Amino acid sequence: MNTDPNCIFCKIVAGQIPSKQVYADDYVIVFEDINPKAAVHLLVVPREHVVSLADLTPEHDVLIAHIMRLLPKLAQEQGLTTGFRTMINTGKGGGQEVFHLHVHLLGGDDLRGIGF
Ligand code: IU
Repeated sequence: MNTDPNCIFCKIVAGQIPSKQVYADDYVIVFEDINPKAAVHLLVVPREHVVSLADLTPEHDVLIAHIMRLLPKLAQEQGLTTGFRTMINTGKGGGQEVFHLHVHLLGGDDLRGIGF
């Protein structure tokens, strides 16, 4: 599995940097964003170092399907009964700050009309 020793999310995955982890399995870890934009703000982070959405290959198809199916389960576990928002920033121009693929899961507030 590809990892990058200089990547902060790889360090979090490896347990070298602490995080408020809420879920983990063979594919991903999920932890609370350190700068939450909503009452619930989780990051779903693949264990493998993939730089961004633009770097996915067919080898990642199982991982991506796994993440998509996991997101509504996490939302349910977090009590986000009225809905939730998922977000992937890709590249500098897309607002990506950490160059290790991650999906934001946000909710717990009424996000209608709120842009991030
Ligand atoms: P972005 O999609 O790359 O812009 O999002 C990066 C997010 O990672 C951002 O919301 C940060 O608050 C969050 N984060 C974090 O939770 N823990 C960290 O150690 C770092 C960033 I660095």
